Order: sequence, then structure tokens, then C-alpha cells
Amino acid sequence: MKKIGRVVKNISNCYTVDIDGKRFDCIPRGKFRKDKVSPVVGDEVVIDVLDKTIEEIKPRRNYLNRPVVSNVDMALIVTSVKKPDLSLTLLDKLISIVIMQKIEPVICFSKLDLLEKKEIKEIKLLKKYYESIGIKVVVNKNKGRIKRILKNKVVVITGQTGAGKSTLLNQLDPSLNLETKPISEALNRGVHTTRHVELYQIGSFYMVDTPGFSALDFKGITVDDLKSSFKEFGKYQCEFSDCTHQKEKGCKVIQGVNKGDIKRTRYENYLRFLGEVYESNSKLYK
Ligand SMILES: Nc1nc2c(ncn2[C@@H]2O[C@H](COP(=O)(O)OP(=O)(O)O)[C@@H](O)[C@H]2O)c(=O)[nH]1
Ligand SMILES: [Mg+2]
Ligand SMILES: [Zn+2]
Repeated sequence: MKKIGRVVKNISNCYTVDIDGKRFDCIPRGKFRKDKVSPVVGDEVVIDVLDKTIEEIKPRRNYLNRPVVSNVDMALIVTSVKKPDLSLTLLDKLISIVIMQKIEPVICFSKLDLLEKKEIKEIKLLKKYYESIGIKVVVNKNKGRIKRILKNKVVVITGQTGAGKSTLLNQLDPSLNLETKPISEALNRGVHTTRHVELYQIGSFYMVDTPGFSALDFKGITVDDLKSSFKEFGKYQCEFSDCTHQKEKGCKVIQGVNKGDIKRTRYENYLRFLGEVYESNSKLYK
């Protein structure tokens, strides 16, 4: 008997498939190995319920490398403002990468309780800027709003080790009981507290708790992909349509930065990522 379900967990060659709340531990058919494709967490698959085999993988809407997961609607980017320190470069990189994967980014600031009043003001300005370019921003204390935003979505949670991802998931669903660690311990041991990829059902949404991203690259990404992931650049018509917004004459993006309409850290991160795109493309053709 064949049925369609979703892969919610993977440990080596065993895939747990959820069908309406029932779980089946399945092994992929040999043909997948022959074709060098394997199912991943998030995949919609056809399984043979009696044989406990995965027969077919449905086309993926998107696919992430770290963690390996597919068909994701939203990415909750947990960003601590202290311990570890706020990194706008990591935040902007995660935003760009998830947008390029056709996933909606949602910024979740954590550890605001560790800030002075003046510093909180800066975070509020930051929040305002990201919201002005169409990105939802929440704080980790506001569980009700987070639940409303994530309702009915498949969500990936990401951010640095120690940012508070597992803590947040435990608060959203105490039955999860995920391991959490103070940052110093996590770093000293040099291990991530999360060991395998798994989709957890939390009320009406699915979520992946993942190891902190350590290396993110722009392999296979074009300059155009990168440009359009910086949503706020979209409304500026530069003199040349292939403008890379570096030093070109008549670049309206640079004018926008100088006028203060585009946040300078965003522009600087764009230039940094552009360099990385060029570098990874040149490696590709060597
Ligand atoms: N002060 C403060 N600490 C937090 C907050 N959220 C998480 N933590 C702490 O940060 C540490 C790392 O949290 P954890 O959830 O393991 O981070 P993960 O690596 O992103 O999963 C733990 O000691 C948590 O108790 C927060 O909002 N404020
Ligand atoms: Mg964790
Ligand atoms: Zn330009």
C-alpha cells in the first residue's frame, strides 16, 4: 500500500516519515543510491507502508545545504544581541541565503535583557530598518507573535551557536526538552548541542533545530541572485542595468547609501558578499 508523507527525521539510512501524525521508519529503495539521490528531511515522499520503503521523492520547492532540509517556507534567524555579540554580517548573509532559496526570512532577536537602555534603542532602529524592507522582526520573548507568524509553515531555525535557538524551541513547546548550553561550554567543547536533523511538530508548524551555521558560502550563486536578495536595492534604477553597485557611474544604490536611505552596514555586507561570489565562481572555473 502506497501513501504520501513527509520525512521528519533522518539518522544514517533510516528516514522517519510522518503521515497524518503516524510515523514510519523507512529505508530508501536501492534505485535512489544508483541514481545518487537521497531523500532529505522535509521531502514529500511516497512510501510503501508494508515494505517500509521510500518509493518516490516529490519535486522539491527548495533545498538547503546546512542543515540539509527541503520544502522550507520560513527561516527564523535567531540573532543574539550579546553573548555571542550581534553580527550584522552573519545576519545579512543568512537573510540573503534564505531569500535566494525562496524562503521567507524572519529575524528573531534574542538576549535583549543583557543590553543597556541605550543599546536597546539601537536594536529598535535596526528592527525598524529591516521591517521597512519587508522583513518580519520579532523578539524571542514574544512567543505569541512568533507562533502567529509561523502558523502552518515549515520553518527552519538558524543562527549562531549559543544564540538561543534550542531555548526558544523549548519555550514554544516544553515537551521537546532540547539540550541547551551556556555559550562558553558549547564553544569550549567545540561541539554543537544538536546532533541530527529533525523536524519537530510544534502546534501547527514544523521546525528544524539545527547546528549553528559555521560556514556559509555562495557556491553556485550569481551576482544577479545576490543583488536581488538585497530587497531594498530593487527600487533604484541605476544607469546601467548590469550595475554591480561598486564604483559605477550613475549608480543609484550608492546615492541611496550616501543619502542614508540604504543602511550602510547592509551595503558594506553586500560588497563583502559580492567579493565572495566572485571568488567562489572563479574557483568553479579553475
Ligand atoms: N540572557 C539570556 N540568555 C538566553 C536567552 N535565550 C537563551 N539564553 C541562554 O543562552 C545559552 C545558549 O542557548 P541555546 O538555546 O543552547 O542556544 P543554541 O545554541 O542557539 O541552541 C543558554 O545558556 C540559554 O539559557 C535570552 O533571551 N536571554
Ligand atoms: Mg541548540
Ligand atoms: Zn548601481
